[in-house]
Amino acid sequence: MSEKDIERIKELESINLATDDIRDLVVQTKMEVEKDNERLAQLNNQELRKFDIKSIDIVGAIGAGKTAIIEKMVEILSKKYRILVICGDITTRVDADRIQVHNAETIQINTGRECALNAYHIHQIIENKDLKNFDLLFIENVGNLICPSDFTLGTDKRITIVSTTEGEWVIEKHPMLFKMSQVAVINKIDLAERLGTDVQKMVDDAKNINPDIQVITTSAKTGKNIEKLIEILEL
Ligand SMILES: Nc1nc2c(ncn2[C@@H]2O[C@H](COP(=O)(O)OP(=O)(O)OP(=O)(O)O)[C@@H](O)[C@H]2O)c(=O)[nH]1
Ligand SMILES: [Mg+2]
Repeated sequence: MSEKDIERIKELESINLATDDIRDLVVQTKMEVEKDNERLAQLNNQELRKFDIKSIDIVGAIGAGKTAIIEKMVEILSKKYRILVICGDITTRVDADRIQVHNAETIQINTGRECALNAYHIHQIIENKDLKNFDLLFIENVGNLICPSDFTLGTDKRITIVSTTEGEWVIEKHPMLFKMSQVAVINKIDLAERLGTDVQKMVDDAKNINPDIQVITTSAKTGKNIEKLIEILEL
C-alpha cells in the first residue's frame, strides 16, 4: 500500500471514532481490508480486460443524477456496444429497471446496511456471468460521497457525479472521491441559475483537488454535454 493510501486512510479516520490507544489498530485493520479489496479489484480488472470489456464505475451523491446520466449514455451507446450495467442500491431495483428499458442488461445488487459496493460484489458477478456477451460495463454505486472511496472495484475509470442542487461546496467538502476519479461530472446544470449555484467554483475545486481530473458540466434532463462525456470517456 502506498504512502498516499495510508495518508488517505488516516485522513478519513476521524479522531472522534478511535481513541489514541486503539487508533493504530483501527488504521491497521482498515488497511488490511482495503488491501484484500484491492487484490480482488485487480483480478476483476484483469478478467474484464481479457474479454475486452471497457469498464467504468459511477459514484456520487444521492440523487445527483447517476442513473439519469447512465440512462442517457446507454440510450446512445447501446447502438454500438453490448452493455451490462450493475446497480448498487440499499434495497430496491428501481435504478436497474430504469436503465434496462434503454437496451442494456442490468443486475441489481442490494447492499442492505452497507453504504458502498466493493470488489467482492463485482467479483461474484464476473465469475458467474458469460463475459463474452458484453463490450461495456457500467457500475452505478450506492449514492454516497464518502464510503466508495474505501473500495475500488476494478474498473478502468471512475466518474464522480455531483449536482448543482447539492450546493457549490459539495466538491470542496468531499475531496476523496475526486482524488480517485478520472472524470468529475457536475450535473443539473439546467438548474444552476435558478439556484444561484457558483458552478465555476465547483469546477475550480475539482481541479484544485486533482489537477489531472477532467471536469464536465451536464444536464441529464436536457441532454447537454452527454455526447461530450461519452467522448471524454473514449467510448
Ligand atoms: N433538472 C434536472 N433534474 C435531473 C437531472 N439529472 C437527474 N435529475 C433528476 O434528479 C432526480 C434524481 O436522479 P437520479 O438519476 O435518480 O439520481 P441518482 O444519483 O441515480 O440517485 P440515487 O441512485 O438514488 O443516489 C430524478 O428526479 C431525476 O429526474 C438534471 O440534469 N436536471
Ligand atoms: Mg441511481
